[in-house]
Amino acid sequence: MKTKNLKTQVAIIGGGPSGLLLSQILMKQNIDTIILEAQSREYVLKRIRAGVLEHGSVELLKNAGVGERIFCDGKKHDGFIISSGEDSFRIDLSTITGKSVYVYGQTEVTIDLYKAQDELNAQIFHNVENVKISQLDSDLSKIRFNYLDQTYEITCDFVAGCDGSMGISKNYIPDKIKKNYIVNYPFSWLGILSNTKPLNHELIYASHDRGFALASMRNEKLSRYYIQTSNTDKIEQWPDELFWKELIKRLPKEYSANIEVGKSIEKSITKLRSLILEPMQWQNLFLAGDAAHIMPPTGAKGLNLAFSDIFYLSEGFINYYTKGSLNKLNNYSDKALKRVWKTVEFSKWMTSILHTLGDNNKLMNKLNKKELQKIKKSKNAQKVIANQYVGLPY
Ligand code: RFL
Ligand code: PHB
Repeated sequence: MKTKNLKTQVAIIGGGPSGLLLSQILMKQNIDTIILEAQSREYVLKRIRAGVLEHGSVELLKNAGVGERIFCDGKKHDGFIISSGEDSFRIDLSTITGKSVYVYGQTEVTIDLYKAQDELNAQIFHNVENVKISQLDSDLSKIRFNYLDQTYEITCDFVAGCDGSMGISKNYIPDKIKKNYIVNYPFSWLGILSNTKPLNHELIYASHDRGFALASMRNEKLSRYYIQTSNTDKIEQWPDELFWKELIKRLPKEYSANIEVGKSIEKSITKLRSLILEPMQWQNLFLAGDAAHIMPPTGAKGLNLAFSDIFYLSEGFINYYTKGSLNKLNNYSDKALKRVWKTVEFSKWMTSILHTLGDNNKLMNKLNKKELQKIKKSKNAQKVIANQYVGLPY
């Protein structure tokens, strides 16, 4: 069968939040895009992930015309709780920084982005296969892919690799250029979603001798909880009853006394790692989001960092198409990586201080407890945490 030829300005690989937001911002500036997504729309929307939006992410979504529902269905959070055993303290985000975060699920962000993209008649191909990029070093690049038994070839000015941690885009940066910085943590997160009332109106990050726990939420009737497990644990070992029992043991009694337990409607285990890939640009290819960096969810940074990449990258494309200047695109990797390194450092720190390393690492466990006590008393330490949590400025 003959190959079908398509043309666009920016071809985007990956229809997750990064790819969709990039397309949304560019299309609003009359820049032409095509999105290629390996999964169905239903599958993308089924993935339960992030829950916290930084101040800057909310502003970015609002400016892209997809902020409306965040302010109705999302919830502004002015602070969060850190506990260590029975002891706890609050990080007062709004008093310290003048800013807040929003609790609004990634699923909802993605629904809003798809709706906005549909309204702009965006070209989104779902269930694509065999995506391959070529000619990254010439004026026009090409992407070949299969869709519904047909081979397509897109000719484009630029390729945006927004295809997440399992994507193919990053493979096109030659090994001799590419640097991968990776840390694998010796623990995982077991998360559940349940139709129960959240146990507190603010998030609780709980450090405990038995392991870390997080009490989060999606709305007044939908809770999201996580507990630290070992890297070898399997979901089958964690029936709901056992999960609730363990969670209750790790939260301070003043909070766990109010817990409503119920059936889980989603349950998953995630191994934690930090990863940064450098550079984020190679010739006409630009990486953004999880395609270039991964971090543990402890600081709620992954999605937010993906969005700050998209801010810098969209500025670069807009500058090129409206002013003919490649400057911002050429600076994209350096600019984005500065924020990436600072954010990955924060999420690594928050992960290390809140998780338990087990009985053969009693020294670290004790030092972490002491550091948490210090943070409870130190306004300066709380200021650093609060500024990072609401998000560094772009
Ligand atoms: P995604 O969401 O992985 O989307 C990439 C898309 O690319 C598609 N794809 C391809 N398409 C075409 N061709 C190919 N060859 C392709 N290969 C892959 C995939 O199907 C997918 O649809 O990356 P993106 O857009 O960069 O978004 C990143 C975020 O999803 C991620 O950083 C966050 O979910 C991380 N994260 C959190 N981030 C926060 O900011 N706050 C949080 O509270 C938060 N909590 C979390 C999280 C991630 C978690 N997990 C499961 C890792 C909690 C958890 C448990
Ligand atoms: C979530 O609600 O899924 C969530 C919230 C805060 C985090 C990580 C995940 O740090």
